[in-house]
Amino acid sequence: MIATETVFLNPSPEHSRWSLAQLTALYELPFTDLLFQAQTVHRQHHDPASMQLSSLLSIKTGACPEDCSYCPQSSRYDTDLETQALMPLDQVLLAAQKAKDGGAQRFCMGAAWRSPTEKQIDLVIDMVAAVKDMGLETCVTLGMLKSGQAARLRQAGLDYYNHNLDTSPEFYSEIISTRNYQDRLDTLEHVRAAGINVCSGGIVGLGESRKDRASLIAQLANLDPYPESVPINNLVKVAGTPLENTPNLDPFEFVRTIAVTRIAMPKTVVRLSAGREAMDDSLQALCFMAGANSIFYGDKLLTTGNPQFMADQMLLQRLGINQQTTAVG
Ligand code: SAM
Ligand code: DTB
Ligand code: SF4
Repeated sequence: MIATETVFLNPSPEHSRWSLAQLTALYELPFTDLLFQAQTVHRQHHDPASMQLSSLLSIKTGACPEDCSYCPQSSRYDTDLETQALMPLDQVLLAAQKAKDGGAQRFCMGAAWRSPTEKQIDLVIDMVAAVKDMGLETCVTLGMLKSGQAARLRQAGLDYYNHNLDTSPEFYSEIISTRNYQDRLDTLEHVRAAGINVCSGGIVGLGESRKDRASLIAQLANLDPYPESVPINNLVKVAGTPLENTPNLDPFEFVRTIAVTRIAMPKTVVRLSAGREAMDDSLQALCFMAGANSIFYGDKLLTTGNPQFMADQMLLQRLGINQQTTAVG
C-alpha cells in the first residue's frame, strides 16, 4: 500500500477537530509523505505560487514587564537592546510608506506591552487609521486586550490582531510565568468577538518536545473558527535571554511543523516568521512546499534581523512565486 493512503486524516469539512494523536501521527509520517499531504491540502485552498508579504515595525521597544524567556524585549533580561517609547505618528507613517513602496501588502505594528492602557489604544488607533488610509492592511500586536479595546480597534479599521499562543499548554509555564495560557485564549476570544481577523501562532525551538509542538497546533486548529493567519516562529537566540544557548531544532522538524500546521488548518495563511535569517534558500523553499504562504518582508523583524529585502525579492523570483494581491476589506 502507498504510505500516503494510510494516514490521510483531514476529511476537509468546514471545521474538523484535531486530536493530539492525529497530529502526532502526521508528524511521524515519512518526511516526503507528510510534505505530499501538506502540498495536496495547500493546493485545494491556495494558489501555490502566491505569497503574502507583511512588514513589521516595533512602535514601542523593550522595557516590557513580562518574562517571556525567548524575548529580548523583557526588562528582566540584559540584552543590549535600546528601549524606545511609543513612536510618533509621522515616523510610523514613513515606515509604512517604505514598506508599501517595497511591495508589502500588510503593515504590522508591535508594542512591547503586557496590555495597553486606554490612552495607548487612542494613539495606536490613530496609527491604524492612517496606515489603512495609505491602502495597506493593518495588524497590531499590543499584548493582552480587553473586549472594549478590541471593539475600538475594530472601529478604527484594524484588519488583524496578532497574539500568539506560543507553545503547548503543557510546556507554557517553562517559558512564561507572568501571564497564563487562559489569558492568551481570552484575548483571542475578544479579538474574534470584535470581528477582527485573528493572527495567532507560536514559536518552536524553545526546547519543547514534538508532542508540545503537536499540542500547540491542536490548540490553534481547534479554535472555532481557527485563526486566519498562523505565524510559525523559529527561536532567534538573543544573548542575555534565558534561551540563548538552547540547542537548534532540527530544520526538518521545523518543516514538519509547517506541514502539520497546513494540514490542520487548510485555509489559514501560514507565515514563515522569525528565524528566516538563519535559514538558507533551500530550507525556505521546503517550508513553502510544506504550505507556508506568507513571510515577514523587510530588513528587520521587531528588534532582530530578517533577510534583506533584495534577497527576498530574488528568492521569490527564482522560485516563480508572486506577491499575493488579495486584500481584506
Ligand atoms: N508583546 C506582545 C505579545 O507578547 O503579545 C507583542 C510582541 S511579541 C514580540 C510577539 C511574538 O514574537 C511572541 O509571541 C513570540 O512568538 C515572537 N517572538 C518574540 N521573541 C522571539 C524570538 N527571540 N524568536 C522568535 N520569535 C520571537
Ligand atoms: C510573530 O509571530 N512574529 C513577529 C510578530 N508576530 C510580531 C515577531 C517576531 C519577533 C522576533 C524577535 C524580535 O525581532 O524582537
Ligand atoms: Fe513582552 Fe511580548 Fe516580549 Fe513577552 S513577547 S516579553 S509580552 S514584548
